Amino acid sequence: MAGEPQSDCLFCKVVTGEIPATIVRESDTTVAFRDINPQAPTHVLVIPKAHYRDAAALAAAEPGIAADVLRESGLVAADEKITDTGYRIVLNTGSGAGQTVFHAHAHVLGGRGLQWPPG
Ligand code: D5M
Repeated sequence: MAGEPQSDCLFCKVVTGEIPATIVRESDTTVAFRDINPQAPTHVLVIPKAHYRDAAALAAAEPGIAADVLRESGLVAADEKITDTGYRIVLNTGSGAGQTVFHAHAHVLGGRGLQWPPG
């Protein structure tokens, strides 16, 4: 069922602690942890604890939790002191856009200059 933990989902296992992660923030509905393959000095993933395949599915089903993900992303940026220099929140959606883990997640990237448009 939508929102329920999936036994084959990597990020559901981060939520339960079955897979270790460097957690930097946690709320009732979200977890934020460092990306295992960082693309910038700050690269943190913010995920809902509930399982949805991508950010659009999350927002359609649970708009309040989608807002929590965005709020926590901003708080990560503040914690990491990257708000003054600017940062990017990325929601890769679909394999053609580079999504590899099908549990909704926001990338928070900063600490270096970021080019536009991204590749
Ligand atoms: O982003 C998926 C991201 O998830 C990608 O940047 C690597 C990261 N990743 C994968 N496994 C882990 C673990 N175990 N810890 C931390 N980060 C991880 P996407 O937008 O789907 O390409």
